[in-house]
Amino acid sequence: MDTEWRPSACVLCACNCGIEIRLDGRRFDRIRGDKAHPSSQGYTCEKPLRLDHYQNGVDRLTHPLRRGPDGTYERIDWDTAIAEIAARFSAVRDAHGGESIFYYGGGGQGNHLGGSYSGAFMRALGARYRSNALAQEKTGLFWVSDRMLGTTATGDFEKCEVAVFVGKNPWQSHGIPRARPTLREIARDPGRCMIVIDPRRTETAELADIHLQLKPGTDAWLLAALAAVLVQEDLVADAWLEAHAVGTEEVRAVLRSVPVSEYCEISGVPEGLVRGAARRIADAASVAVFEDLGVQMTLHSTLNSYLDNLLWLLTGNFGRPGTNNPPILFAPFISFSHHGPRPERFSPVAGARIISGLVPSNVVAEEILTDHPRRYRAMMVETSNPAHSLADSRRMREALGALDLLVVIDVAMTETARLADYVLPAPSQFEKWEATFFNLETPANYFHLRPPVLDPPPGTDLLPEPEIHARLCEAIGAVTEEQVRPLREAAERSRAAFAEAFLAALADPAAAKVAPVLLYRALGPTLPDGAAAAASLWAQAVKVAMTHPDAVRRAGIEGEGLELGDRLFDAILANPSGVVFTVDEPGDGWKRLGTPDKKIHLALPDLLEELRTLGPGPVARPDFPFVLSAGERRAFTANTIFRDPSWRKRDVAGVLRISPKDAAGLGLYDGSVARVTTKRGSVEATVEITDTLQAGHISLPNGLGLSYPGEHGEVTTGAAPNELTASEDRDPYAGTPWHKHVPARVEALA
Ligand SMILES: Nc1nc2c(c(=O)[nH]1)N[C@H]1C(S)=C(S)[C@@H](COP(=O)(O)OP(=O)(O)OC[C@H]3O[C@@H](n4cnc5c(=O)[nH]c(N)nc54)[C@H](O)[C@@H]3O)O[C@H]1N2
Ligand SMILES: Nc1nc2c(c(=O)[nH]1)N[C@H]1C(S)=C(S)[C@@H](COP(=O)(O)OP(=O)(O)OC[C@H]3O[C@@H](n4cnc5c(=O)[nH]c(N)nc54)[C@H](O)[C@@H]3O)O[C@H]1N2
Ligand code: SF4
Ligand SMILES: [Mo]
Repeated sequence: MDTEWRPSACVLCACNCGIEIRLDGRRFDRIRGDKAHPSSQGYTCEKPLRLDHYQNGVDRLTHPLRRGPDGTYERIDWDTAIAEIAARFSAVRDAHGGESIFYYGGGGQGNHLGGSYSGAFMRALGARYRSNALAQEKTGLFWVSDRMLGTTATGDFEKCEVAVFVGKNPWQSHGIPRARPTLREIARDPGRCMIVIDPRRTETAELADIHLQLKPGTDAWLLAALAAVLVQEDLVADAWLEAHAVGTEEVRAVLRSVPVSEYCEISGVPEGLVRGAARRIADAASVAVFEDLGVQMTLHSTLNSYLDNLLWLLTGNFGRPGTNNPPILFAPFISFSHHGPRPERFSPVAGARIISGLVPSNVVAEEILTDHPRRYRAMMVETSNPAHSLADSRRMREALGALDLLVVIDVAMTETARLADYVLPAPSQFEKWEATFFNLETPANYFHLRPPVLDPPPGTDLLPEPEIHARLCEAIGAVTEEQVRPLREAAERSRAAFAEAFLAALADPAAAKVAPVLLYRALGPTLPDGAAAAASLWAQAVKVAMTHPDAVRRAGIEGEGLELGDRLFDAILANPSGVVFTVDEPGDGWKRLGTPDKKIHLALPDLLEELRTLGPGPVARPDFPFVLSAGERRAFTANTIFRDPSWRKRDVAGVLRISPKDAAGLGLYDGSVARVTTKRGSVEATVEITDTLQAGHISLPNGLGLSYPGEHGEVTTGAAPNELTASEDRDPYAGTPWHKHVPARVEALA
């Protein structure tokens, strides 16, 4: 038994709480919160205690695999894998152009370091299209925030007087630091207030002062009513808007004519409660708002995001402690371009809007299953399981099967890997240097580079993602030893010498395309403890230091210019529990507005038009009388990161939740089996009756329906939600899916 506690992070949600792991051989014997972690400060929820099921899953990949003509896989060595994959991608490029090569993924909840290298090989091939899971949840919000603010903003829930959660259940899904204690503190303090907008009486709603329990899919009407009350009752922050915003009058004009009573009626929430909530928001010294999948994956999702932003902007809740502020991202995983020089881009086949560089996940199958000359023909998938996580799994499987080439980089034999021509095995997130780029905190923001906790399993042949991307670049001649050698020699002399040589090298556009791999090959070997994978972070650290020098110095890092960046990078390498890298002063958020006039652009004409012409509210179809939320976050769900179903202590197969009234009507009782059918498919699930759901609303968890080796072969546990969803059911602007609003019917099975 090991007595050492090794610092790392939980990889199960975007919070990435600091943890410490004690090993027993290769097993995770004990796990506890890391008190030295700057954000989580020792907090964890119950899930990371089960991380051994990820680390020691029996379907972990051990060797590179190539699929033969009969569909079975054979082990190959890395030299063969790299040479063949490079040759086959090159052949697709030569025949159809680099644009026909598509990249999906690049980072899950806990690992973004590998993805920071993947762009090199793709750019070298001339690939132009990519996507990941953000393009089926957050892109609508990004698009709206980009146009209004030229950036995004996150809520300060530690200091806010009023917290508003819209379609967000942080008790289970977290998303804010130390979610449960933070929620409890807000609930306990009589001076503070929590408002939850959710059709279900969630664990978070139970703690709320005001629960606006709307009918599923009616957020646009409810949010419009809330914003309209602000205008109609004269609760808007007039002087503040006068000073900081443009377009206020257009917004007021539309909100003035919103029929508040009628919209409250449509949403099913008593008008008095809605007016009370609007007044509480307007009265507060500070309001923080967090919207998530409940609004981002339902009808009118982009309009919902716009209305959510209006709630805090009309009341002046931006740029102060306790309100919503633009974070400093260490490595920007969101890009903003609306106010930049480049026009919007659209995907080549479906013509879908590309937001933050991402093609909507829901159009990926459509971009492949066509005879359009610009269709995607080859694809690389890294750290994602799109055959399971994207809408309409059946069609996704067909699309992935129709590609000329599919390469998957993963740690386990996933639903997507099973369809691949080549499967490339990576060490687990605890067997290599890793980091996440979900650094969305204000005013103090932290970055956590995690050293490996243990070596890859003996007898396996794994390569970390940066090494895979570097070898692929070398195999197509995009990175050469002649190119790297002078840079490496400079790095061996000093950081300053390296910086100079590296910047000079980037003048060559071909070198700029593969910059991360140059960093990895040249600077990487000079980093301590084999931390070569951290090399790409050096460039980010320098950039952060150049852009936000005062905020970096406030975090206790000293120096100017390049030296400040170098020291920040060294601080990251030296702090295995994470380090605060920027500290804002009140008001700093304003400097990060990305609009050219530094004003908030309140009026978005297309969305105001949608608001003006909102119809009478969703009506259920007689053949599908239920609204299914396909993919609820629960105590024992974690996307598809755990594949072993025995990680769950409860709810092993993921119950179908249903209201007492509906259950009685259908003759269902707790533990009976029901069939759920949608226009795309049908699944079976065990029933749990709960009065937290309204009649007409049912829910299934996300991440279920994975197949995993059991005693007598593969066993599939639970229902895979995307057997039920349809890719065409998506937002017209952002292409994001309506997974929380799937028309369905339910039958009792004998
Ligand atoms: N335990 C756990 N935590 C996770 C994850 C996990 O798998 N498991 N996944 C992580 C990821 S990737 C993400 S993106 C986040 C997502 O985090 P959340 O968005 O909080 O998670 P969900 O439970 O999918 O949806 C939130 C709420 O939307 C509500 N909802 C359903 N329909 C509607 C509607 O029409 N209107 C409104 N207003 N609300 C509606 C549901 O009742 C639910 O309470 O969670 C992260 N955290
Ligand atoms: N119907 C429905 N569908 C949904 C949702 C929903 O609510 N309803 N939620 C959506 C949301 S919000 C999200 S974020 C997506 C998530 O779906 P995906 O983007 O597919 O991501 P994950 O399920 O997190 O899968 C992560 C993958 O990374 C692999 N992995 C783990 N560690 C490593 C590593 O170190 N290296 C590599 N290369 N791979 C690794 C895991 O084995 C797994 O295959 O699902 C979406 N799908
Ligand atoms: S809140 Fe998220 S990151 Fe923190 S311990 Fe729970 S699952 Fe892990
Ligand atoms: Mo997500």
